[in-house]
Amino acid sequence: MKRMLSGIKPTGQLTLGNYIGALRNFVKYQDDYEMIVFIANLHCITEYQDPKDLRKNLTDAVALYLACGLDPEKSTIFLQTDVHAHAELGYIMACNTYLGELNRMTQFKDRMAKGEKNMTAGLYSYPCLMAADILLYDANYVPVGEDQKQHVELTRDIAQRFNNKYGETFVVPEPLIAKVGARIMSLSDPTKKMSKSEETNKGCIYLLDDLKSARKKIMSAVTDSLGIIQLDKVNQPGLYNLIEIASSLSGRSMEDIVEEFKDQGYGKLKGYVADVVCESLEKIQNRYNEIIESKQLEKVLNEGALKASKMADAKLEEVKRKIGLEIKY
Ligand code: ATP
Ligand code: LTN
Repeated sequence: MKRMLSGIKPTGQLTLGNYIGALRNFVKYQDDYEMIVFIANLHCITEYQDPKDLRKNLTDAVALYLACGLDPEKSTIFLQTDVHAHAELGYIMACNTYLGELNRMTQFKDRMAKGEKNMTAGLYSYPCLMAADILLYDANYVPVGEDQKQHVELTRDIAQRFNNKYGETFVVPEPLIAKVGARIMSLSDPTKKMSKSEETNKGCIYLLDDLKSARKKIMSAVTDSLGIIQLDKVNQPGLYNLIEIASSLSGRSMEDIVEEFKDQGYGKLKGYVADVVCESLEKIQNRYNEIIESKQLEKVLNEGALKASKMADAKLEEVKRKIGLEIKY
């Protein structure tokens, strides 16, 4: 069975974008792949997080992973810091990555160009840790949203370079980008990604939003003044985004939804999107509440960390041996 790995960085509450672009796909994949998913808590602290908020976000993320259908019997689920090999291989990866490569990472470059102050060295070298996350487990595929594709490509380059220098060590992974829902846009500004780090949260639906406020956000989503229901991503990005959200949650094609609503106006279409979203949220939230009450998180994380450590420690040992870091007695 091929192996698949992905991580989520819960610097805030998980969003509908995370669900459609990532989590939901993990659940589908766990039947056909050996699935490894982890909470990238080290990646969270590349920027200051209030410790209390961070703890809550991490807990909620694990509970939501399970609530969305990840099954600890099928998938390995763990917290990044519970497996020490991540940080150690992350450093080794940083020693095999060129500054020029990190300078080309658009996520970092964009923030630099905006003149952001006080960015940390951890943020800059983040792709090296991400490479370690992936390469430790010989993952064949890495399902991610569009925004992370460049980081997985850098991981491939680092892996190939390492293999050339030290001999075949790492599996070179491939990014896997879902066709529908790879980039869900903000409801208040459909030219931007729906993001938990958005300043106002009008454009972002959180998986734990109460249903009334989720509905309100959809009903007041920014669209356009053309008044035509069709699929025109360039001129009607808001409308396109709403249809994409409904399509990916309902399983209906985008064309089918357009066909049903084309003579009914934006209000009716938004009402439908809100129904579909609220139905999904309600299911997830009911499961989430059961999971939090059942106190099963600790057991899931302990077992996950044990399984992950076995794989990761063996790979790290191999890497250290190949580099010549170990002394033989
Ligand atoms: P931020 O919201 O702060 O920009 P993020 O949500 O991209 O961060 P993660 O939580 O690590 O960061 O993302 C987890 C996964 O969800 C990634 O694979 C990412 O590509 C995907 N994802 C995040 N936002 C969206 C979105 N709006 N549409 C589709 N996929 C998304
Ligand atoms: N960088 C990713 C989170 C992440 C990840 C990973 C995803 C950290 N390590 C390894 C896939 C594989 C993000 O910001 N979404």
